Amino acid sequence: MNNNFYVTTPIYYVNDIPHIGHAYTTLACDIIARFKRLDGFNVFFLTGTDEHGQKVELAAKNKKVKPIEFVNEVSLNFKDLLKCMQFSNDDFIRTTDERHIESCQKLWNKLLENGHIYLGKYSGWYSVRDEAFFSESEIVDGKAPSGSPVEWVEEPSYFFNLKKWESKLIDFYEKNPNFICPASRRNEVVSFVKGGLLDLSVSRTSFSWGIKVPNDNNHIMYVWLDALTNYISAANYTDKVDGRAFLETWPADLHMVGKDIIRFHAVYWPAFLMAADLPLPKKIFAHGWWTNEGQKISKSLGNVIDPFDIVEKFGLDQVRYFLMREVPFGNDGDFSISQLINRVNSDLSNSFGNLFQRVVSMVVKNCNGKVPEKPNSFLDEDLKLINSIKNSLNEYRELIDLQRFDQVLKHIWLVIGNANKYVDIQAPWSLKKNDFKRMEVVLFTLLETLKQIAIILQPFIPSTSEYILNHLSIPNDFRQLKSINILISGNNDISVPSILFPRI
Ligand code: ME8
Repeated sequence: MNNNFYVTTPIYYVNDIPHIGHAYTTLACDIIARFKRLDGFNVFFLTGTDEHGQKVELAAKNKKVKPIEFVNEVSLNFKDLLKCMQFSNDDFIRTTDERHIESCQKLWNKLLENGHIYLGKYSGWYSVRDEAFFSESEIVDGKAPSGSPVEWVEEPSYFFNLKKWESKLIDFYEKNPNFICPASRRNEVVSFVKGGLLDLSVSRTSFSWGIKVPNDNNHIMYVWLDALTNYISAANYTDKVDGRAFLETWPADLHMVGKDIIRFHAVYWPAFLMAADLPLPKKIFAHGWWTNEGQKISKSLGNVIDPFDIVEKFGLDQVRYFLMREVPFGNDGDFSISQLINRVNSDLSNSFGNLFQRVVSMVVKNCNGKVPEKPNSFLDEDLKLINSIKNSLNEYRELIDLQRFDQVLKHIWLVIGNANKYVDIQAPWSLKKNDFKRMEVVLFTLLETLKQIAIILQPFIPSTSEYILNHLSIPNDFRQLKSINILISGNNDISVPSILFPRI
């Protein structure tokens, strides 16, 4: 079995400051990457920055610096976000990296050699903000469908023969029904392609901040051809990194994107790849859109949610949990601070934090700060609790592969709720007086359940899970999914716990 798993985020435009939307997409990929590693996969998790194009050239000009100086500085904001959110990416690609420039030129040459690029003249509408071309019929009230301003562009341009790929794309979507997810996005893409494709302008001559077209240096590549290629550049398309064969990493298992850029990923990208005789990614998932207290998030409205700020105010694991639990992944969601506070207080402080606190405190107080010895026998209700996480691993694996993060969390919180009820029903504080042995079994059951909960939560809330596993003295080798069956060792030391999630 091929044990590799390659997951990517979009590469973000550097002229924006990182906001909650960027953090969200990368977080989803981080959770998948961490989960797959925990499950024994050899993961390659890629993110990065998109640094070319007219938009960036203009932003640099406004700052009166060279584009390269500008991007060197602003791409650091996205690197800071990785640290702030504890993202576990294996690589960070910048489109100004030499490896990427070479890879784009290699792809261009291949497309040219295969006869899919020709020189023509472009005349039509272009939106710098969207970095996209629009036909006359797509223009609404003189603007792009997104509302961005457009300008009339007339210049010599190389074209990619996109039209030729129409039926091949449709055929591919039909044979691979899970290529585009969720289904609503798939339908959208299929009807767009069925509506007819036009050849795509893939070079520009009216500005210079981009990758030079190898056979004609007056042209630079269209920024989306450049940007999409990042996914193969980092996978060693040019064969420059020793010891890593391109086709061992590529194709990607998953391109995670927001719904705004599905067309580029699900239409243009597969067409470029087919035209270059390269395998296609296995899946493109387009998630939904966050609004802020009901309003579209935008710089001009001044309501951009700053991830650095909310992590500082509410805590990293709290924010990670909220983003993944609040909205079924794929749907749009509204970011509201009061909802964030509710979630933290009810799910994290009251349910989970409280369970950990009360169980560990009882062990410290009544069992000399040690895990009770493994019981000789359990009652049915003990086994029911002990088995609830470990017997659901396959269900969690499926849900992660379907990107249903909220469902995984919902299930885990059901177990947390059951564990709290079990404490109330078993009442270990009374057992202490009349059946000490049974109290030990109950506390052992609860510690084992907490251990499993912490193992499965590692991808979602890594710091808290690590704290719990350290606190229960679980060795590093026993924190994988495959070792979840190994019961917690009796006699492990346990000390007075800190509060996991202070109430807000
Ligand atoms: O499009 N809600 O970069 P970009 C949810 N460089 N997600 C959001 C969001 C919101 N309100 N706002 C942004 C680009 N995102 C190109 C990509 S890939 C080869 C090139 C997320 O900086 C979402 O993932 O505009 C969206 O697709 C991405 O940020 C757009 O980032």
